[in-house]
Amino acid sequence: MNPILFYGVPEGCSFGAIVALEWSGLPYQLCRIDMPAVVSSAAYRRINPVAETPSLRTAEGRPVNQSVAILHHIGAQNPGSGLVPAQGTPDYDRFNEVLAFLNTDFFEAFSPLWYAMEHGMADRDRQVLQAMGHHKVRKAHADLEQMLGSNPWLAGSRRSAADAYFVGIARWNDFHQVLDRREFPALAALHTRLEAEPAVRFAHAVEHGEPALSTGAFMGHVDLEDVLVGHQAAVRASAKASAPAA
Ligand SMILES: N[C@@H](CCC(=O)N[C@@H](CS)C(=O)NCC(=O)O)C(=O)O
Repeated sequence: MNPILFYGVPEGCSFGAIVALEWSGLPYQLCRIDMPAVVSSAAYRRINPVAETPSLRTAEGRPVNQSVAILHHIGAQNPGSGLVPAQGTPDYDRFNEVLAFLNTDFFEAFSPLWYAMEHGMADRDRQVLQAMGHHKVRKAHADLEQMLGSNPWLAGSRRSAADAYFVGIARWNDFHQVLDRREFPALAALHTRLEAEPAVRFAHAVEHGEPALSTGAFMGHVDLEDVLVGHQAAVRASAKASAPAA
C-alpha cells in the first residue's frame, strides 16, 4: 500500500508535505480535498476527526495528522534524504526549532487575514483584523530572517522538510499581498531558490489541477470515496499489527 496524503485546496498548508514527499523519493499517492466543503464533511472526518488538512495515511494504513507529525513521518521513512536530521544531533534541534516557529508564529500570523476574508463582519472590524495580520506577518518575516542568518537553508547547511513547509506558508503573503519579500533579502533568496525546485513547481501544478511532472515517486491521485471503502479495515489491521503481543 502506498502512503496517501490528503491535501487541501485552495492554498492549503499541505503544500509543504507534497514537496517533502517529492523530495523523499518514496512512492506516494494524493487525495484532493476541497476546503471548506469536503474537509468539513462527515466522510472526511473519518480520515481526520478535526476536519483539517493535511492528513497522511501511512503505508501500513495508520492515520497521521498535523503537519509537524506528517513531515517527521516522511523524513523518518528515508533518513538518507536529510529531510529530518538525525535525532539527538545539533541539526535536529535546529530543525525542530525552525519548524516549530513556522508551524506556530509564521502560520498564525496569517490567521487574522484569513478570518477577515472568510467571515462576514463590519468594515471597521475587518480593517482592525487586516492591520493586525499585516503587523504579525511583517514581524514573523523579520524574525525568520534573523533565524535564517547566513545559512543557505532554514535548518542550516542542508535542505530539509522545514524549507518545504516554509514555501507552502510563504505563498500566503502573495495571496494576501502583505509585503514585498525583498525587504527580507535572505528569505527572498531562499524563496526564489525554492520556487525553482521541480518539487515546488509540481506542488503548484497539482494544487491548480494542471498537468504535473513528478521528479519524485508520485503514483497518482485517489478519490476520497475509494479510500474510505477500505479505510476502517486498513486502520484496524495497522492497529493490530502494531499492538504488543498478548
Ligand atoms: N495544526 C494543523 C493546522 C492545519 C490547518 O489549519 N489546516 C487548514 C488548511 S491550511 C484546514 O484544513 N482548514 C480547514 C478549513 O479551511 O475548512 C497542522 O499544522 O497541520
